[in-house]
Amino acid sequence: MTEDNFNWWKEGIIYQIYPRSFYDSNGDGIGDIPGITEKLDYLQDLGIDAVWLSPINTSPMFDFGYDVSDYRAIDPVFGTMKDMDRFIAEAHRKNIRVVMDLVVNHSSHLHPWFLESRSSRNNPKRDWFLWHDGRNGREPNNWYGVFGGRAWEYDEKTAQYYHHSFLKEQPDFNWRNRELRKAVYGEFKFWLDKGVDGFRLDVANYYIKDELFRDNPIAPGPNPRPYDWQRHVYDRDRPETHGVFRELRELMNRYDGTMLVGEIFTHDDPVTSASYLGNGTDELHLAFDFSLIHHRRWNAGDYRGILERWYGAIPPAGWPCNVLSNHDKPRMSARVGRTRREERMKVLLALLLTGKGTPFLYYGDEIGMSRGRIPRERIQDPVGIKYWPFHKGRDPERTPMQWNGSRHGGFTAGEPWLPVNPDYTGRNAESQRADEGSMLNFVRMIIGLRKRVPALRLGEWVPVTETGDILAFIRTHDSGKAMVMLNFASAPRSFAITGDDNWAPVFSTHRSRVEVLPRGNCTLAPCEVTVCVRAGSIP
Ligand code: ISL
Ligand code: CA
Repeated sequence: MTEDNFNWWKEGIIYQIYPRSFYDSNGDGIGDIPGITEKLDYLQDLGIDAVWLSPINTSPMFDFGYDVSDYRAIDPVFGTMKDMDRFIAEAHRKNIRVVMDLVVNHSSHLHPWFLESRSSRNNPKRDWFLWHDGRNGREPNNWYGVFGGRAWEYDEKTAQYYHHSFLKEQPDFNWRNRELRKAVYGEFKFWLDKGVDGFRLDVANYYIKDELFRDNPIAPGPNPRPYDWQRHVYDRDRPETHGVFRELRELMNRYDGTMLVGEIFTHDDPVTSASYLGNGTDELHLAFDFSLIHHRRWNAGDYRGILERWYGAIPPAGWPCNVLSNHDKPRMSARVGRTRREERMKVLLALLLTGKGTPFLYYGDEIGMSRGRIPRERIQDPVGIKYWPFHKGRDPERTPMQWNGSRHGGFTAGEPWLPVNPDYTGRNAESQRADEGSMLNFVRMIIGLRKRVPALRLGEWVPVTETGDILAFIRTHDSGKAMVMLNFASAPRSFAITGDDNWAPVFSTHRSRVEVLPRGNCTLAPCEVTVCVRAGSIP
């Protein structure tokens, strides 16, 4: 980077990789770590600053790695520790930081800690998990699992129940236990000492549960899942969670330039999500809020409202991050409706990459990958297997990366673990790289622009338009200003540019760089994306 004190997690772009689906280096049909190393040039060319890898630790794969049985080892399907060391070194050589996914709300039921814990009631690790007597011969309370069924599993051997927020193969840790905490912090240190730059904390707001295991209040809703028929007062977002994050932040502070981002899994509640940033310097560095990911209506005002609620919740010393897609939720391509899909995806990507907050870009979104159609017999996700057809699982967002037009999109020389979306012949990274107007080059150009214009990375967010079809905002910074204009409509739309500034486009889907925008009324073409700086300050 050009600046000396580039703060990567604040100014950079973080790219999420689902390792099973990125690139298979050995033909077994499953993406792996050497495969990611091979694709570092692609990532560098794209311009991203960090990668977040979904879990690669040893796992029996009941939830594809979100059930870890050894936090200090690499699952053989992904490679070896040597492969990982090499990946970290190569990434760093290219100035790309490495963020690992640490899944420590729960472990695998095959983790040695759990095997010990379940072995007897007086095992020293008994209290590392959440064991409880039944209530009148049934589960200890009314909690449900996120994936369905009750959140308790009866264990014959010691005649008690253990708690699991997800699958029964994912027993929850007891974060109130000091020894457990220390042991888990040891796993963090292991990776920090290896030079990892940060962690994404899986369901970070679930760590602590009510000490008395009280019943959640019932609150029937439209969604048929029993889990959604409760208010999650006692099984997540407990106030003591902040204490855990304060301790973790102290640990991270001992390693320069590291970052924690928490997955805060709430029902679109930005205030709760932002609360885990603490005062902005003493808990998580970043927190995901899912309001943007969950939003389905194509409407400029909605997006503006979502972002403003989010920004409004962030503490003054804190910093937002934004995310359009991940491995659990329908890709952003599924939220743009049926008309002008490519152009609308560009509008959303522009919003992600120029709005205030660290962008998290999900692999494949840069080429506009769509959700795969997975025949029932090929479903892999345990959620889909269990809840089909009500929930068809998360496989559609996890289909292999489409690299080129060759067999299986160039993802593997073997048979892919999930079918590659057949549209790979027309939609792939190689052909898009060669096409100037492609989504990939659109993303590359905006990322490049972000690097040259500090206001786009660090500026405040000042909306320009009221409601209507145009979302326009100015990013203001000591170094200058940038104005972003996005037309959500499929027809031309006008808005009034006020203020004394003369604006010149530096990036546009429809305008040349030599013009200066007219003062007063400005008309944008359908789905136009234009980024301007003040005339005369062109970077
Ligand atoms: O995928 C979901 C529902 O089908 C989400 O509710 C998801 O469970 C939630 O976002 C929490 O996700 C995280 O923890 C899960 C894991 O399966 C997800 O992949 C992970 O992102 C349990 O570890
Ligand atoms: Ca492989």
